[in-house]
Amino acid sequence: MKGFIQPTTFMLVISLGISFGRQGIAEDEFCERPNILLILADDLSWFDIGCYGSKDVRTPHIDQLSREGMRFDLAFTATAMCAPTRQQLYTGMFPARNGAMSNHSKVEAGTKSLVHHLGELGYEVFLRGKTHFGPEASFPFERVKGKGLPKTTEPFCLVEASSKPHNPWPEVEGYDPATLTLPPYLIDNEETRIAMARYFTEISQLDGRVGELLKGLEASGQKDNTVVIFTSEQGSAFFGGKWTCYDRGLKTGFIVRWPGRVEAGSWSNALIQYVDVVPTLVELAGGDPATIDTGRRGAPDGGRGFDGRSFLSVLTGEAQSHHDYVYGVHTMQGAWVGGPYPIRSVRDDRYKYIWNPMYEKRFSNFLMVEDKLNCWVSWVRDAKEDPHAAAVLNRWVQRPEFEFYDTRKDPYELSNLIDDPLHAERIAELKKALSSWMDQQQDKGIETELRNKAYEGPWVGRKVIE
Ligand SMILES: [Ca+2]
Repeated sequence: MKGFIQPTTFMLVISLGISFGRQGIAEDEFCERPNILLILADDLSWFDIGCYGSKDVRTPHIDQLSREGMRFDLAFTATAMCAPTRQQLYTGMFPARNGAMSNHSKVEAGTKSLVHHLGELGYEVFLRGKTHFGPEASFPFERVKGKGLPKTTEPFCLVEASSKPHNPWPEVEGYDPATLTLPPYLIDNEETRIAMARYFTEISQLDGRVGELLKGLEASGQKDNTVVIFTSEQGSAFFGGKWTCYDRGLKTGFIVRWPGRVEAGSWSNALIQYVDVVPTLVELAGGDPATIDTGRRGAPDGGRGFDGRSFLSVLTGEAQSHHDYVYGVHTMQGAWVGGPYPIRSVRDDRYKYIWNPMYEKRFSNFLMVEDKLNCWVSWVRDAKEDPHAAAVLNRWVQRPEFEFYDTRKDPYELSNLIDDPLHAERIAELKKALSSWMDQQQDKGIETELRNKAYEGPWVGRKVIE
């Protein structure tokens, strides 16, 4: 591909004795490598974006990016909480292996991130906004001040880590709560609708910021030489999304624009995960992901490499598929309230298997202690009066040990088919895949869960409103 450092080009350059920039890369080639702008939302459900099908939310700039790039319809994080999500995204390793499994936790000392790997390839690597990672030595981003693009003579990678639309949300502006369509995993009442309209208001603010960044990039003359990635992170804080392994927790919006390389207006059904992102960036920056030392042992091949694999060939249209399975790993340790509650999941491009090893426990989180979204109290009230509302609430707090869903027919995973004999073989296959992955990650389920304690926060010991 044009602009990439292919081994043959590289060897020719060596044999001609041309002068070199960093890492033995000829200056001409070096200049052709793209900048990277990775825009990360915070707690934005993938289905609350216009180009992912929302009829209610206005996200014109994100939709525009999608029209100019490739939209992934099966992209996933392995954990639906801020700190583990970001740290798997930045390290290319799953939580059980990099150590940042609990919320508010940090990776093991010595772990490296994209800052090291892209830095080695001659990039300046910046971050603006939310961190939620540590220790600093594992994520030594240069911090950007102001709102513009970094000024540098080298190719840059800028992570724009927004904290929108993470709650608390602003007052409603431009949305009418009464006209919104609520997804069926929520109790539809006035309080939930108002909370939803406030959340949508913040999504539109985020979209405005995406527009500013894209405009700035165009004005700087670097649009054509910049790979822009927008990703929605994990599902929103509404009960039943974030903190779960359902698609409404783990699935993420993921859009890539790269003029001249990625087909405008295209979409992909390849299964990709956040751990694939850094290997992909390394490859498109001219490096070889297979030679990277992540700082941690225990890679799938037994070495010190990534858990993920580059999906550059999907971006360029040379491949249509990527993984057979993607995985989920969740703990409530470190999530302030609720204590241990492990969840594991595996999914192919259609079917999903979930294991709740401590299913006897009633699930809870800190938003149910103080009514932070201004709707939990209303859920408890409605569940006392209305059997349907009670069923929705109970689905959130009391789960079966095993769950199995056909996500094509049932995208909100409401109809558990675990006992359906038609799916017995498929369930056995997924179970086996999950078990091999956990072995590879040295994830021992409940034992690992109980070892992974983290900061419990100001709500510890507080009672959930019932
Ligand atoms: Ca988040």
